[in-house]
Order: sequence, then C-alpha cells, then structure tokens
Amino acid sequence: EGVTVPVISLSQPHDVVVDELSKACSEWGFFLITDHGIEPSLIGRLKEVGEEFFKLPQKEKESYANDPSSGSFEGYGTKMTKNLDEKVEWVDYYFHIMHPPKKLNHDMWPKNPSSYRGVTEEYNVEILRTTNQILELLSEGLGLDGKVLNSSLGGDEIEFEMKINMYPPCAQPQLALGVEPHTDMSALTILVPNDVPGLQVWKDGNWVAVNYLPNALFVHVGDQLEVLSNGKYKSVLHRSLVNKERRRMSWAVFVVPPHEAVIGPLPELIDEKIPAKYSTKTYAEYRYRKFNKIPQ
Ligand code: AKG
Repeated sequence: EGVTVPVISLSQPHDVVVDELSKACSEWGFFLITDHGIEPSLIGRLKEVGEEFFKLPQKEKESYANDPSSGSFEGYGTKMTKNLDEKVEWVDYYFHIMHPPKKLNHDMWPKNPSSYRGVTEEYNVEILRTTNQILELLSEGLGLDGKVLNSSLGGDEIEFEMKINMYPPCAQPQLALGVEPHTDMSALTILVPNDVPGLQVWKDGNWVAVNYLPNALFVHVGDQLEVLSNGKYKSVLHRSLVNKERRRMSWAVFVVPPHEAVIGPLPELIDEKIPAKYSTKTYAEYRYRKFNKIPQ
C-alpha cells in the first residue's frame, strides 16, 4: 500500500546518483532511471518495429522459430503451451543476441519490418553507453573503482541479449501469468515496456506493481551482480501479469557475461569478518544449473 519503486534521475549530482542507485540495489534490486540520455523518439521507434513484427501473420513469425534443443534460444518462440505444474505463461517472445558484433548473427534477427535492424543497432549503441555508465556508478556504490564491475563481467566481451515479450489479451487473466516469478540470471536487465501495466516486483513479502513511466528505463539487478557484490546488491524477484483487454509488450535487454567468464564475490568485498556467501563458477555453469533447477 502506497509503496512505490525508486525512480532515479541520472542528471542529479554524481554522489547523489551513486547513493540512490546503491540504496535501490540493496533494498529493491530494481529501479527506474530517467534523464538517461536515450532519445524518446528512438525508444518509440524500437517499440514500433517490435510491434510491427508481432503483427505479422503467424506463419511468417514461425519462419523464425527457435530451436532450444540446439542449445540456442535465438528466434521466435511461445510459452503458450500447457505446463502441468505451473500456470500458463501467456507470452510470445523474440530473442536474439544484440552485442558484441562478433557474437551476433543477423540471420536470427527479424527481417520484417526492414527497419528492424537499423533501429535495433541504434538502440544497442545507447544501451552500451548506458550500461557502462550504470556499471561504473554501481561499482562506486560498492566503494570500488568505477571499472571493477565492467571488467569482472568481461569488459568488451559483455553480451547484450534482446528479448521482446508480447502478452496477448487474456480472457481469464487470473488463470495465467505473463511470466512466472523469477530472478534474472543476467548482471542487469534493462527493460522498456509499452503503456499496459503488468510488471510486479517482490519487496518485503509483497508484490509491488510497477507503474508505467514513459521513456524511463526499468532496471533489474540480476543474479550475477548479487554474486559479485557478495549479496550487497539483491537480484529482484519479479513476475508479470496479463491484461483482459490490451496486449502488453516489453523489450528487455539482458546484460550478461560471456559464458567462459568466472563470476564470484569480488575479493575486495570479502575478508575474515565477511566471508564469501556465494560460490565462484563460470557463467556457463551458472546458466546450466539455473535452467536445470540445480542449486548453485
Ligand atoms: C522476462 O522476460 O524475463 C521478464 O521478466 C519480463 C517482464 C516484463 O515483461 O515486464
């Protein structure tokens, strides 16, 4: 009741931004940022090309179908199949690698609309700049040199994965969820939704609804930042609801280390009094365990 998620303007004095971000990461693992420097018109175009893709005939979308058995989730997929032990996840999605250039395969990107590629590449440039800025501020929030989080996550090898979620209107929304409660295995997830509400974050034993704020970036702390910070920053549990009348969409960029990166609590943050609370392992191993529900 009356609890609202932190909204942080990046145009405030540097030390204020560092303090507010660090507090939000410790208390919520989630925050909205404004004054981030990404043009509203670019965010608008990103949404347009994604909406256009999802309006294509089903057959055309399915020509991009992913094949998770190949070990890759790139392409178009749906969760609208019955899963016996969980609610139906009422969502179609498109997933592809966006960065770094040597890891991406443009054959896996939507070719229709033809402007998809140019717009997404422009957005990638802005996400790269913003991610570097946030990681620097979050490093300082841990009392460390600004470069530490970026280099621990792989520096130039850090990957960005784009996932567009499309939640169709659902006649009986109480029987479904958009996505089940989960934490992201990324370091950070930077999301922009359309104006249909649905995202909820877990805080002190309650689900807190996140209101739409035009052009704000919705930033989730993921598991890798919780591990690196030795628990000072919390990976946020979140879920999304579906809507009876309107289609909800969201554009999530997962900021992840390369598979071979070894991630564990930063040595600067542990000593005899504060032992490591997490084990150290490659991101590939972390990912494997998370997918297979094996304790980390
Ligand atoms: C996910 O795709 O992992 C999400 O959590 C999406 C949340 C949202 O649509 O707001």
